[in-house]
Amino acid sequence: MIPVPYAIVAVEPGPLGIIPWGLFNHIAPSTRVVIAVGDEDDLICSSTAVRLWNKIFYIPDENKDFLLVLSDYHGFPKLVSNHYFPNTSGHGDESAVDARDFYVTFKLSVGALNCVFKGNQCEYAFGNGSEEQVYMGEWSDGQPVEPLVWIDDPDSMETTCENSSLW
Ligand SMILES: [Ca+2]
Ligand SMILES: [Ca+2]
Repeated sequence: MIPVPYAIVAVEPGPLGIIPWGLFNHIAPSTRVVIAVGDEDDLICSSTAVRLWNKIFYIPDENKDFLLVLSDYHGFPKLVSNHYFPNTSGHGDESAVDARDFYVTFKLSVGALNCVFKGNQCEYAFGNGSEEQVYMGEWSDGQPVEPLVWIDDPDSMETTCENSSLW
């Protein structure tokens, strides 16, 4: 028996075929959920994430958010939101720890944990598009890194990646 989770932070979740569909709507209504997808995730793109989002319609809006991670080629290392960036030093990365690791995987997961266990920093993971949630830092010349995009309606979200017909 898996304990009821306080929070789910799903970064580029997929693919559809592994987890039976019926189980997603067994997620407890009290669970807080943040889902992030990458605009250049050519392995799984967004279909699993969108399907998961639609299955948890009963979770209140204030307890869930859907985010799109944009690639940013302004400087070096380039910040490509491919499927591997959550690995920290994933395939195709030009550096090990970079802004995507800090402001996506680290920020969202620590923010979610602090929110559900300590009752603070909720705006970092579940901010409804708050500055704290979408901020991605700055390049060395001061230009802001492309912020995360808070997605109100994932079904109509446009990405540059393509969903496989398998997933
Ligand atoms: Ca929300
Ligand atoms: Ca990295």
